[in-house]
Amino acid sequence: MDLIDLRSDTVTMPTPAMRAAMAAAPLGDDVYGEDPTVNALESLAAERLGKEAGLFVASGTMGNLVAILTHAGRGDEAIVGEDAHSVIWEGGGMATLGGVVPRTLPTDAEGRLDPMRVEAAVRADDPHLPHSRLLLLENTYGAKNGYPLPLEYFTTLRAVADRHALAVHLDGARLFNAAVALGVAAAELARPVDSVSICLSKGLCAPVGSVLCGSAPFIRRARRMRKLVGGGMRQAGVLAAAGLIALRDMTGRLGEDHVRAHRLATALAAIPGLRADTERIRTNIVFFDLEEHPALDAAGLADTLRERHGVLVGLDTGRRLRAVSHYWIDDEAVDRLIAACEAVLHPLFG
Ligand code: TLP
Repeated sequence: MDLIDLRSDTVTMPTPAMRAAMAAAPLGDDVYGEDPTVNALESLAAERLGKEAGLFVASGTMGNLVAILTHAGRGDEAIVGEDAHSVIWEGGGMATLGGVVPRTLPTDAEGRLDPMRVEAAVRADDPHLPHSRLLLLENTYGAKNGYPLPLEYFTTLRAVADRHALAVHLDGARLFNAAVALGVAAAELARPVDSVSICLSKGLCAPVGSVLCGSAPFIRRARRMRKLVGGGMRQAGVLAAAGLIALRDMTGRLGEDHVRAHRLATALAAIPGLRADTERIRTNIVFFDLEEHPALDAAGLADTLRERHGVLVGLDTGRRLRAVSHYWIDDEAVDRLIAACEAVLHPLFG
């Protein structure tokens, strides 16, 4: 049975065009700044994001960490959503490696921080208190169905940040999904922030890598931080070559993934025993919840889908599961997940 993998868009394999470009890429030592393919990728990413410069990093996690280390130091505080990726899924790197204290605030059903609460969270200038230094934002917002947050949200928070001299970093792991869903350029969405990191290895299908973008002086300092965390790569052009194709050819098709995710959520929500917030599926992430049943929990459902139907979904917390559409998921794959859920749940809830 061939497996269908909807656990994440991180599972995407490189396309044949990427593999060919990787094999043919001109290379050099990137720590010396001499890899022409990495240099081309950094320039293209900066251009697409409307920033002066870019820095190729190994992962989205490294992009966020390097940005945080560059903006803030020990004892500084970062205001951030309590369910942001950088808080939950990055090993607490900002605190463990950077000495930066996360000041977490709740987010609404679409992943927004309340600007008034952000403003109220800024500390007074008092030696007892951590120093409020950074605002960490995310778009799309992963924990809230990958909701694409609009430009106005960022301009409002930029104004708050400016009143208190906070730097603003955007985790734009899926910023191109947001741009496509909102019908605006990624550079527009990134305009209000000082730095932004995008992932090449999710819906854009590159095997490895992210690019952190910002002003030229910021990226010069970030380059030192990347070295410090062991992220100075050598002939990294083999990876950047796939990233160039990701940025040139793969952003335009993300809408297809969004259509499939919406269809999937609508079908799942109609299955007895499942719930999904179909209203808020705008990009490629679908969270769905299994109703209480004595014979089945979320892990049991995920196991059964895998073992009996060859369909992999992600396990979140509690009774929540996740399915993410991506380049290698076609209509038939979506239908297979829907049919599999029906087959497992109908006897229990039908
Ligand atoms: N997210 C992964 C897991 O870590 C949860 C996924 O499967 O969605 N920012 C956001 C918003 C992300 O969703 C991710 C990856 C990252 C950063 C980190 O990227 P990587 O995995 O390249 O370190």
